[in-house]
Amino acid sequence: MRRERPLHLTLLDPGKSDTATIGRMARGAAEAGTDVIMVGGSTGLSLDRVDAAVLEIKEQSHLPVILFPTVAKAVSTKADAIFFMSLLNSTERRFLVGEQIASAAMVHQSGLQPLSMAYLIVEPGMAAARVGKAKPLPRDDPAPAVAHAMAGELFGMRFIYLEAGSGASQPVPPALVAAVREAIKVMLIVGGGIRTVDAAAAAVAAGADMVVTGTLVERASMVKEELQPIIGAVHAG
Ligand code: 1GP
Repeated sequence: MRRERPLHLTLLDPGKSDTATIGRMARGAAEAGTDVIMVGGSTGLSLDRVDAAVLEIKEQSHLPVILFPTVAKAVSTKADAIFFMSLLNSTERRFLVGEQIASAAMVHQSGLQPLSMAYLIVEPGMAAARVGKAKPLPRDDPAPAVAHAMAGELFGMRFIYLEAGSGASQPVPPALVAAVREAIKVMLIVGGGIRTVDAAAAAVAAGADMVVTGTLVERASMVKEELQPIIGAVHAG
């Protein structure tokens, strides 16, 4: 199931940026060679904003768009696919199964391709941990993250996402990524706090199949030029 070449995913957040800015970032990311655009965020999302962002990304690029939803009400049927995800280390039923049940009928009818995913928030966790009521998994002890990842795989989830949180000062430690990689066969996604070539290269060397960056594109003044080396490091992995 693992891919031979790791993929780079660009996360665009319609709660943080307006539609025109999202379009500009999508175009730059596409020119830089990103493989997929993920659309989502933790706060400030409405269905209108998500719909408009997805349509603008489609206008500006030919990349597949995967929704990365927090709540059922912002599930746009304009995207290609949806990470149908459970935040396995949330302390609230709502983020474990509640929002998923609320969106299931719509996802079923929509034509969105469902991609089942276990979402695991690692320290520091940032807004994703606060909003998702997660108790972040420790950075320095791989056992809890490995156990959560194994549970996700046993549930039949096709993707495991190790998330340090958008804007995290440090990404998920490569040793933690490697421990989870050893334990599971399904696709491994790593994101949060990856802003350098070294960090991107370390994530793929440790076994990530997909690397997500978001803040990088939001802060870039020249998206293509600034994203290219990171994407190159992921693809070379
Ligand atoms: C957040 O992992 C993603 O869900 C991206 O994080 O914004 O830190 O790149 P950054």
